[in-house]
Amino acid sequence: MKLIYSDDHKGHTGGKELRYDKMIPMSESPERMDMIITALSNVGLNDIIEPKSYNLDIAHKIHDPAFVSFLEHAYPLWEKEFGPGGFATAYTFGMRGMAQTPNASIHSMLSCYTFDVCCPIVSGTWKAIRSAVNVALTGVDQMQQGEKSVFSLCRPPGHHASKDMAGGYCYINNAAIAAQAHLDYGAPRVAILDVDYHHGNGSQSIFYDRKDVLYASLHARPEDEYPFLMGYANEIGTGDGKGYNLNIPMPIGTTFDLYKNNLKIALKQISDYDPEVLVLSLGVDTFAGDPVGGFKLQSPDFEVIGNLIAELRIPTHFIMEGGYLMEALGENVKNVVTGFSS
Ligand code: SP5
Ligand code: ZN
Repeated sequence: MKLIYSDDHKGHTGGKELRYDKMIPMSESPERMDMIITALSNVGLNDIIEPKSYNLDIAHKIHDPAFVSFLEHAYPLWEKEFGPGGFATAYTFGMRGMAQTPNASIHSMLSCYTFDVCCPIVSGTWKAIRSAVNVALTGVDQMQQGEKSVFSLCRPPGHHASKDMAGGYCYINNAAIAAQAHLDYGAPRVAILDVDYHHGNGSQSIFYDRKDVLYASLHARPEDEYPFLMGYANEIGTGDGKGYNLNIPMPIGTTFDLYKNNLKIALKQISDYDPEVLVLSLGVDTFAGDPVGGFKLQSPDFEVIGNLIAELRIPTHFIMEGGYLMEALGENVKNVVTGFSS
């Protein structure tokens, strides 16, 4: 399987996140990519392609252009007020039910365009965001040129990012952009399977009223876990999209027995949908001991996940999402790939 990857994400570092009552270095770090690349190359998966450069046209089909422009300009605006070396982060969030009047200040923009305390914007963030989109779109092009499956090693991840909001380490939704690009190349239907531990609220919201993209997610239940407000099983889509959104929430402590059964349910629905392409939002933060997760999957389980997905026999576009336990991240991602390829 070809890997698409660029080092251009590396300047997206040094930001902090508020984890409950503590300010900590972001769990989502550049070193994550080193772990993954090393583990993949150890088993001979070292066919790495540099991304091509694309304009923002497809990004603008998924995201509000004003939001994208905010992401580009947020850090320089922040730096004008606070000086270099820090990170932009919101102080207030949407005040439901109250009249609100956004303005041109960086703080107002952060309040409008982010939804949580884990999407800091540093000097290198925009370059990383652009690169992740290029990595995703180069994967689409590779599949267009005949590759049956490719792995876009995107960083930062994307599945929490909605049309006009960043959050959860995510700024631009790489998987959604990839799905849209596959459609634009002529695929009538694309499915997104999201196996990240967290519900992909952004991906769900982007495609919630559409039937040309099926979104199926396995994740920790909102009663227990971030993003706390979405991801319930009764969220099945709306309008044309009704029946094309599948959420399978599971409790903290979930082991592979339950997970595997639920994965089979999601795969069955994807198979019935008969998509031309499967976009896999691949997070391995379901691993036991992940510092941001709470499930109990073991490393060999990821091989089974890859294997079950491959049984669909659908061209599959891997897009990297979460996974934060550095010692295990590389092996777990590698296991999904080898399970898929075997
Ligand atoms: C892409 C991705 O995986 N984003 C995740 C963002 C989650 N940030 C909030 C973390 C909430 C902390 N839960 C801690 C569980 C400790 N076992
Ligand atoms: Zn996650």
